[in-house]
Amino acid sequence: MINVIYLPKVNSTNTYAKALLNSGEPLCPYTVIYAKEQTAGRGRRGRSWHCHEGDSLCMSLILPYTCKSGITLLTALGVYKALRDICPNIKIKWPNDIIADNKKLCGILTEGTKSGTVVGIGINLNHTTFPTDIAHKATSLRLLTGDSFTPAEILNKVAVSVFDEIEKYNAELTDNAIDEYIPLCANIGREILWNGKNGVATGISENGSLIIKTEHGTEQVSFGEVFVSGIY
Ligand code: BT5
Repeated sequence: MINVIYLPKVNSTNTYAKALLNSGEPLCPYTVIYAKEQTAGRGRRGRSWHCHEGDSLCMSLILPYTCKSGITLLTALGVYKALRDICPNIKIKWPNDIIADNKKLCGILTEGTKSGTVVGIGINLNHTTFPTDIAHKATSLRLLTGDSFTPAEILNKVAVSVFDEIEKYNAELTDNAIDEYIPLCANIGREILWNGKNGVATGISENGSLIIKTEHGTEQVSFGEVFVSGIY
């Protein structure tokens, strides 16, 4: 049974969820924060996440686990499984995006606190246009399928699926989880550019790093920006 905390308006569902987690207030095991309107959605490293009321799904799951990089990958697996029936051509772009048509449909923001982990999920549902700075790289379920979606229907599917993945793997990136992840990952087999270097992504390590084969050997990238040839 999922406990959804509904907020008509909030700055960021992740900020709200972290404060709730740190308040020490007893929480139901499967708690999700959902906001109809998010006024200051956050991406990684201080970047912003564009939301538009009615078009965006903004949600944060509270997890009783220590924050590890594997949680982002398991969350991506959960979101993927929730959306693949609606939109079969989606892929996961390591580490925190779901993409289709080489554009970003969903972003994930994982943040740890002393009491657990918050995973924020932003999904573009019904947008037909985006602000100019992201128009070239953003897509929505509506643009991909021609259909409109209510946040509530997608929220429930995604929350159930992500909690399932996290629980199934006990929040650990096991070999089985990696085996599931790799065929769904858009980076694998593609040319990757990072830190002025380049190589081909060949796998995912047990701590969630991207394994890249270069002309000098093999490297693991655990953070920082990677650019995948052909994807925004
Ligand atoms: C992310 O960061 O992709 C994480 C996004 C997480 C958003 C959710 S919404 C619910 C919860 N509450 C929050 O405050 N956040 C989470 P990053 O990989 O840093 O990507 C951010 C970049 O994606 C921006 O700099 C833009 O270029 C682009 N972007 C912003 N809004 C977008 C959108 N709606 N669709 C596609 N791309 C977008």
